[in-house]
Amino acid sequence: MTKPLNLTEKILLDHLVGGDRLPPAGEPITIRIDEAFTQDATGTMCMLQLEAMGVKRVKTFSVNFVDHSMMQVGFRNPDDHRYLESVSKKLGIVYSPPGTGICHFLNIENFVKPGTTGVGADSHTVNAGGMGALYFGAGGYDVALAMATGNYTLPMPKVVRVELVGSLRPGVMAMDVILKMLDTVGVKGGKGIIFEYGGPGAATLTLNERATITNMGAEMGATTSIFPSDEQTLKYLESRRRPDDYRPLAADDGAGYADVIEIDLSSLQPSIAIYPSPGNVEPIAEHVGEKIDQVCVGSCTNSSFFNIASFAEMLRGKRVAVETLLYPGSRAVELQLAEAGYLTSLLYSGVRVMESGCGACIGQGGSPPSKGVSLRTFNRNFPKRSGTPDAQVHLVSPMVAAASALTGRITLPEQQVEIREVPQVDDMAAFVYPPDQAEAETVEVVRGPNIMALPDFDPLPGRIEAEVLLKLGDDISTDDIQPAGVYLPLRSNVKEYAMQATFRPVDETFSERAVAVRDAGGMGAIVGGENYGQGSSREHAALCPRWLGIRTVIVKQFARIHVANLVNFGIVPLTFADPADYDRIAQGDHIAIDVSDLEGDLVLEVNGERIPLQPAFEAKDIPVLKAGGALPYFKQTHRG
Ligand code: MIC
Ligand code: SF4
Repeated sequence: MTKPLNLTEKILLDHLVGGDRLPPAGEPITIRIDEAFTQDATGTMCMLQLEAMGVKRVKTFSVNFVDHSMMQVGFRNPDDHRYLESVSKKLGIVYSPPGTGICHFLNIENFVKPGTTGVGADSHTVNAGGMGALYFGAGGYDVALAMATGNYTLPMPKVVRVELVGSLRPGVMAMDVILKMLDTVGVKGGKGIIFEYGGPGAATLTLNERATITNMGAEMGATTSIFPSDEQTLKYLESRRRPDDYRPLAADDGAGYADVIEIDLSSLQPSIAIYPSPGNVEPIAEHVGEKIDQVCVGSCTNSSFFNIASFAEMLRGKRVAVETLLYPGSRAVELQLAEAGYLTSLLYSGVRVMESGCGACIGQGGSPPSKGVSLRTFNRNFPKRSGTPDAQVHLVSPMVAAASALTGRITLPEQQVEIREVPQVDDMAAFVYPPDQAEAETVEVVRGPNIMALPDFDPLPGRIEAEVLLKLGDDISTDDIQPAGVYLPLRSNVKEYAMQATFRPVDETFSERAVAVRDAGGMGAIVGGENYGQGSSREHAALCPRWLGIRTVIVKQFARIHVANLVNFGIVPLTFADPADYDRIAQGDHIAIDVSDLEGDLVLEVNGERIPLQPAFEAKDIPVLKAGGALPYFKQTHRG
């Protein structure tokens, strides 16, 4: 009898490149990728790299979505959009114009199919796991490579089963399930893990509810999460008029898992993730009555028709007591809300109905006032991400958001809501499909003045002699390293983005200090604690520090996507062999590391002491690091 397989193993085996066995956890695995995509904030850099690789046409189905940077204050955003549209046509990529919707939401509505694989230049690509597909977030270079080759390599994850039993009580939503997971596992507890949901409770959750849960797997640092493909999946695909994309998929009985977590859905209560971390989960009941200044509903986590209709139904005939902003997941959802009469009732309730897109989630407008408290149905509440340095953001479900918007205080949703169902809407006409190759060759790629050519990076020297330019604590997010918000229009301009934004939330003097050291012929190093680089997949959090002369980052532990980005830009990622050695280094220290043999023991010399280090890179990364990064390595190995 063949060994029973879990769902992850089935899909990985089905997509394995080379061999017929899965490697042990932690070893690299290369799989075939059915879809690769970007969003505009990562897409321009990904496309510049794809062009620099000399790629004429992508090998896998690919999409460039525009959803993050859409304020169009000045020429930078619209120039980026025009570049993305023209380069998409040239390289054979589908283009999703601004206003169509949020990448992950559109992806699941229109493109993701059960049993497939995908990689996207955004950490919440894992949202697609709700469809029974294995999708991974990655840096722009890795997505460019997937587009160019059709393959993606990642460390083989462990698979943990999440057994769901029972069903959600009224007033409790999918958001409360993932907050329970975050409470159980923590913000770094998912590292190296795929969470495979199943059990009788899973069968009670709709596809959109499942996607809310897989979406925030990113906040646990998980490689990805997945649900089975079953009746709920079929129901959803039928409602999207895509029944032919359905295929049933589940783990075999008796399949093996590294661990099992059990959650009884009926025992859950409405919860809240208290500022400044998605991992600070507490029962709402402990915060009832606290004053709030703003409510925001939407984001790739909670912007389905069901979510917004539940929110709208609770508000119907009443008026919000605080500023309330709504960002629907897609234009199709907006149209459906209009058909059901909810758009009208929301407007009567005083809700500011914004364009569908990331909006306030990525600090593109909708900032709370100074010292304000904002209640959001989003997935991240990292410091300063909202754009207001001293504001606090807490994360909640759409029903808690509705109850609280009506009172101006944190409020428990009590009523049962019945929503008005109307058929889903098709907005496929919004997508721009690329022409055939012959016509594509005649397309001119349009570059505005803000789109800077990619910088050239030199190979790794034999010895890193660097000044520790920053010493940081635990849980430094990519929003701390390379903030988005008002800086988003600089994503195509490495120099400006690095000079204006790198590490600005933690130290405003960083960029000037780093450039001074670099221009004097020196190198820079960063020292940090646990879970360094958590959050977004933005490769700028490696690219900009590299441009500023950083050659190594030494921490207690890295987040998965960020460490891959550091390698891709030739920054040597290292961890302390003994985390206690973190205390032996101070900001301003001069350190030296012999990196001539990256396979050997690595030792950090500081203040006459020798501190043993461990590589956070894999053996396959060594030639990449030596070449100075992935693009120089690609060019070396693909010459002629
Ligand atoms: C985010 O939620 O932080 C983002 C903005 O979507 C990022 C991508 C980016 O920085 O462009 C992500 O999650 O990867
Ligand atoms: Fe957009 Fe926010 Fe989702 Fe990131 S988390 S993709 S910014 S909606």
